[in-house]
Amino acid sequence: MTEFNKRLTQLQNNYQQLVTRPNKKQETGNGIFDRYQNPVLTAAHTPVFWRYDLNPQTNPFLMERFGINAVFNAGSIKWDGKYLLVARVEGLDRKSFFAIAESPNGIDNFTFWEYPVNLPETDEPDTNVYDMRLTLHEDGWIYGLFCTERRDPEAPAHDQSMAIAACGITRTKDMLNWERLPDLVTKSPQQRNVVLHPEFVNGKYALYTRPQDGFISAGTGGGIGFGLAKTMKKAVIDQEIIIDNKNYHTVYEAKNGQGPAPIKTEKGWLHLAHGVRNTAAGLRYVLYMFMTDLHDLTKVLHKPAGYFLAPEGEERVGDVSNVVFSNGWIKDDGDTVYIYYASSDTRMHVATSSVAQLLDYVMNTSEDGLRSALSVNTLNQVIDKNKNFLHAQKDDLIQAS
Ligand code: M1P
Repeated sequence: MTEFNKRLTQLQNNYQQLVTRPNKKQETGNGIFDRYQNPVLTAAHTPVFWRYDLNPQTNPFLMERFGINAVFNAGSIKWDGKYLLVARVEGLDRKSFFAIAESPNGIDNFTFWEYPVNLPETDEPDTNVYDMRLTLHEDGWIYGLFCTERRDPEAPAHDQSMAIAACGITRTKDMLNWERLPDLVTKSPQQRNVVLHPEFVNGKYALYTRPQDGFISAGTGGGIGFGLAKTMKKAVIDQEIIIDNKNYHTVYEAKNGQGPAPIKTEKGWLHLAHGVRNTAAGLRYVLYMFMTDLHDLTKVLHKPAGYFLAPEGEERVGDVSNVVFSNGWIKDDGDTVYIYYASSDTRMHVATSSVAQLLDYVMNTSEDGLRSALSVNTLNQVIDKNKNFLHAQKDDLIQAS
């Protein structure tokens, strides 16, 4: 066997092992969700035939011709009985694009479709596209809202990093053919983390936004906004109101953003979002949850204190360390919820929970009192309740004996 064939066989075997590896729940979750032992998607999950030219005549060293740096921040949808992730795939050239990976069960065996998503451009080509949120809207279309990034036309020549983030919009009916619609227009200078609500509100499209002054810093923006657009064919939001603001000394002190489209339950809409705070080691991204009213989407009914999920173990390290980010979850036909999250802008993971657990978590976890003394009050209440409960149990035991 030639050296070329030996290496190719090795590469193909490694890939095959990776994409067929079973995933197991980690032991002892926190009762709210379960993590899994392995990431569900990594750069190594991209097909060998994407990365290598397989012809020994044109690639005698069997070298990578199109290296993949990372696979992260995936939107998700259950489609035709399969669990689909529309991942942000980032090449060595830093450009990201969308590619779909499917799994039969939502927790392992994710394999990429043969070709990446063929996303049309607008008259103003995107330099980079990422973080697609998928929404199966009641108008019958599946919308993908994503961030489109272009160099700031006002940037001086010496500054090659000034950029403008805006919300790009695409839609499909079959996950194969994507129609590009004009970018969202709002009054904010920049937008990221824009998500379409699945239902009409007063006959209009409802969108969660994240107004921001600059490309990285949210500035005077930074909360999760809400606005209505008459059409998605030329979406314009005239009025944006902030429904969930950033707040001093919380996990969303610096900025925050809506995750995937919210899940409808009989008690309210469940939201997953990310919160960002600054530390001596840089920005730290965690996930948090809240619930909005079924009839007034701008009214937050419940919001547990602190984070729902934060980077742990190997999740803490990657291209942008100390980050978890989610723009995809799937509520299955039963009660199960598959939460897809990326760690450190590098890889994708799954956590599972249920609507019953998430409702219990969101409705029965104390809110942030915004002061240490109030956190102590909350803890004292938990301790008192447990003492009373254990005491009553002891009394029952004595009476029964
Ligand atoms: O690097 C962390 C995240 O930073 C951005 O999120 P936000 O706009 O909330 O700061 C995005 O670029 C996101 O893709 C990235 O994961």
